[in-house]
Amino acid sequence: MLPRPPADRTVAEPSRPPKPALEPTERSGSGTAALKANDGAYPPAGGVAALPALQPAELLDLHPAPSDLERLVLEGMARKPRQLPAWLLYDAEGSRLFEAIGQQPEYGLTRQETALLRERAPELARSLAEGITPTPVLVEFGAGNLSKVGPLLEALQPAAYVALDISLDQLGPSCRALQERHPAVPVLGICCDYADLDQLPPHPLLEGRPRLGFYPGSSLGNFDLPQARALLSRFARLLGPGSRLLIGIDQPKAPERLEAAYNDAAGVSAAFAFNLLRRLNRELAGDFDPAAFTYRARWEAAANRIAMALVSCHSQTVTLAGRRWSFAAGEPLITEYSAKYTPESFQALSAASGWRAIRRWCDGADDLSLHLLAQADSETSRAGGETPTQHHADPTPMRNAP
Ligand code: AVI
Repeated sequence: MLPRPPADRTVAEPSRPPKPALEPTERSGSGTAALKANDGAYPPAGGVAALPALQPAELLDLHPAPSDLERLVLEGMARKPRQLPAWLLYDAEGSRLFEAIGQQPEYGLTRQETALLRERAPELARSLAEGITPTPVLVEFGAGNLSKVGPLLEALQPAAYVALDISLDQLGPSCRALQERHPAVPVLGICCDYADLDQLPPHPLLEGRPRLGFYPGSSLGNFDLPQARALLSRFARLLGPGSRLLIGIDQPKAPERLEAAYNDAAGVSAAFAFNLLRRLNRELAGDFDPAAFTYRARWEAAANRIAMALVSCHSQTVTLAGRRWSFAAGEPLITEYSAKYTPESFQALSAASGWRAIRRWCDGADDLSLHLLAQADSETSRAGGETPTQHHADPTPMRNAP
């Protein structure tokens, strides 16, 4: 079943007339013909010929409708402690603030992962696509400003690149810019809550191609354990049998370091959380007074996670979505959790979600990992019967790349 239709299915491509969201892209010479030029095993003999950009990146808008947003917020406000879905943080201003978080000295995750992806791109691409034919499509979940995928696209030369993200404001310009930088790879942006997507929309770029998943940034940590398990299982279904997933995971480290990373001295993390109140006021007729809350980021050792919250400074009543909500003094509104996984705990989680961890790369300090996963049943489900991992003859189930 496709995700619920959004209230506004704007195709954010001003130079073209709006199309129905699920209408196939028409590329001159047809999208399929363009894809055939890239056919073959990776790396293709003689390399992939650079195709001219046939048209700008295409965008599909499957953003949850305002009624969904209201339902999710009401559910979250009724929880104890109150907790809202993390994707609500990413309106246009939230996406801009998250980019700024990535530049704060205390928050190393973005810089370290970006450097690792750049350094290891050829090897990552080889391992991802090894033995997979015809040329696969690369699907990125929570793609944000698409700042991490460049080196991988360069090295992998997929048949197409599909970026899923909740922020249409960010996805549109980012897809257009990426398409210009990589004219040989058709780019498709899908604005959606990827954690709530039952299947990828039908689209010529996605038909008849194996799919490789890319989920950098440790965003899995923003889901609690049952949700994280469900999300990984969902990715397995969205990507299909025999697929692989390259996923970035932040690891536990000294609590002081983690608390500083989520409570930077410049106050950008706090501004990111407070922006949620502004969004609720604007979109759900709320009357939150930001001055009546204070931001807190705390390491919860038992759950291996940072809990980010806006804490009520005193007892107060707030109106939101036509209802009254009381907050006691000191009561938190959880804006986000950020769980950290050791390589072993992540391996166990992926095994419980239908994936087999086959390789791991880490930064010099071993602060974070890029894990390569293959679907656990891929031996039996892949056409031709070749095992995607048979070239990794390492006796240990997972190894750290040198
Ligand atoms: C997107 N996600 C992985 C970030 C994190 O580190 O959990 C979100 C974030 N929130 C505040 N700082 C960063």
